[in-house]
Amino acid sequence: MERTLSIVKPDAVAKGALGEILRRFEADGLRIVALKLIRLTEEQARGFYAVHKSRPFYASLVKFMSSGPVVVSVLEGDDAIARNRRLMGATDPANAAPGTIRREFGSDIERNAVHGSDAVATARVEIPYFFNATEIQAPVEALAG
Ligand code: 3AN
Repeated sequence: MERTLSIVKPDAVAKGALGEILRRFEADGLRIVALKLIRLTEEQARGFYAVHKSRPFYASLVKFMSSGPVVVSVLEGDDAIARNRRLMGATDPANAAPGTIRREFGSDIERNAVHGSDAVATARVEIPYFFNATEIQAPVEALAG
């Protein structure tokens, strides 16, 4: 059982794709164990994307990510990180496989509809960036036990 952080980015929320994107997570068997709609400050966006701070697109990315509401969630399931990345598609929507979220709802390499953690170590940092322990539901096994 694995957990990953998802963000439905401002472009996708603004175009009304939120419901469809969350539906796809659930249809693929990912369980939404935490969820909120927030507007990031520039400072929060800068912190989240700090690994990219030397990249030429950093300032623009920070501006975009704080330009409107986003929906952050924690998705849980077997192989959740890779599974979510498959649903998302490649970073650049133009290169993303047909049927993926970025291909259908992304506009360009920056405004690409969704974020998903890229590794277990990344998810361990990204999830607590937005959620504290009391905001995340226990795994189903724990509830049944
Ligand atoms: P991914 O989100 O697929 O893991 P990263 O981690 O390389 O891709 O990039 C983080 C975010 O930075 C992307 N989701 C995208 O919004 C933005 N980004 C990446 N590459 C570029 C680029 N060349 N120009 C503008 N924005 C970019």
